[in-house]
Amino acid sequence: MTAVLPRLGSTTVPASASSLPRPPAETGIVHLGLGNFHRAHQAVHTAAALAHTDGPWGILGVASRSATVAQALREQEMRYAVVEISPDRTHVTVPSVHTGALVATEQPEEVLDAISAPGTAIVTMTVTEHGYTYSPRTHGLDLDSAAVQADLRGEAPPRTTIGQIVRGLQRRRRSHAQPLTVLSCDNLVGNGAQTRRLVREFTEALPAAERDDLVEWLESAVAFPSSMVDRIVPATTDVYRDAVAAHLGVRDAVPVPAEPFSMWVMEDRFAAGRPRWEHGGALFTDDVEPYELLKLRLLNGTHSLIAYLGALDGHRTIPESIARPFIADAARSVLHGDYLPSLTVPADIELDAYVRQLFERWANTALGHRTQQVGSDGSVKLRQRVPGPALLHLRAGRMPHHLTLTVAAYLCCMAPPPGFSPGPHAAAMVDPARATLAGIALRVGTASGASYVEAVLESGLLGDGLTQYPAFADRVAELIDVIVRHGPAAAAADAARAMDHEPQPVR
Ligand code: CS2
Repeated sequence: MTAVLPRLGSTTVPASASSLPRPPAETGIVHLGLGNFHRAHQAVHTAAALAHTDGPWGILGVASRSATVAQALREQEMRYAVVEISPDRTHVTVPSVHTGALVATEQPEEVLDAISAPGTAIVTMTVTEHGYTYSPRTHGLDLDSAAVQADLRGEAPPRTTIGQIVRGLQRRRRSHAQPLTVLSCDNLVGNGAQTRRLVREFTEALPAAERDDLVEWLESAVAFPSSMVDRIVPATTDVYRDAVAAHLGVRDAVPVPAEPFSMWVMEDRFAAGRPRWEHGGALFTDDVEPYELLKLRLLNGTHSLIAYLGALDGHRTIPESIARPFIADAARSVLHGDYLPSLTVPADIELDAYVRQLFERWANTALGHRTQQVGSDGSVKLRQRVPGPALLHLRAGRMPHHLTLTVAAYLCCMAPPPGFSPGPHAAAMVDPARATLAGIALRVGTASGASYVEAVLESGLLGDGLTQYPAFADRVAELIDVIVRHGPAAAAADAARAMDHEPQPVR
């Protein structure tokens, strides 16, 4: 059906579907990471803000490596559709807020020029937890990384995100030195402060002759507010291309599926202005951390457990997984028992409604969010989700059984003990730590047992605090054993029984 339809573009987009009549004339935002999440989140909020209050805030999108999206956007005059989908309805909109699309590996100079352009006031980024070249060993920039070292030498255009930002800032400093805001929109605790620190460490590691007064200028002219972002955005499939064809009568090669829910909370510390995002559904606050922790723990942390248990139980999607009563029970237990006591709920969040909504969002069958997608990159994601709350409980003399279940299920997916098959969905998960985990198993002799889990923790997989609590590793090892012998449902039942015998957290 779609072959005979016209391609999405400036003349074919139905006016009723377009958030803005045309992309803004000026570019005020350079966005690093042109993936689905950005296109269904910041782009949508920005288009909504501009529909209300106009301004020079077009977005130049930068893809890091893949040319697919950038190329398709150019062919479609920067238009693409966002397909909001729930079991009740499908709603298709076209943000029309991008002014251009670059591919960093192909157009590195243009990227640095864009960061240094006087009209650019904000650099936003969604490069995933993985993209920050952060070392859990040093708690800072990964100076052991060959890519970071190459970017510091500067013989070739920068390949790392932090390298791109600093080289762009360097150019900016030298040409006109106007202030700028760098806004991380990734799921990291304190994402603004982390980005600031990594940028500063990179700058300090530059040869003295190249540094000039860059560090001082960064301190005075570049702002790094923190933000919390939330929207479930799966990968694109033909289902969504067909939905655009059916709803708009056009062909879109790169639509983005998304749930109806979307939330964005930011600190209002911008060095050179910003769009009126409050008119586009964003919230501003002096202190983002409570929102970040709420979201990273209740949503993302629980999501990880659902994904690993779901994959081990043979489920392709999150909604299929949460429909299994044992997984829904485990999700409730980790959320209420382990994560919730570790945070302060922001005053404007009504907790019961928030939690009810989380379960509804996970159960969105129309979205088909894959366990493989949520389970991928667990080594970088879990570090943001598990150790903080786990340490809080351990220090108070309690074992967080469902956090140990999360780690056990993750390890069974990523480094299956001999003779254990975690199934196709776990096998399809991508994780930079797979080789490290296999190496540890080889050294210890097997991928199970307390010494194996201890060695995994000692490698820094979940930061460094948990190694002080051997009981944590023991409990993870026990649950790995139950998963291997009796399956994920038995392990969840074991965690639930044990939780009933733990002292209750004091709130
Ligand atoms: C998920 C997130 O893949 C994951 O780890 O937990 O991508 C989640 O869907 C988003 O953070 C929702 O805002």
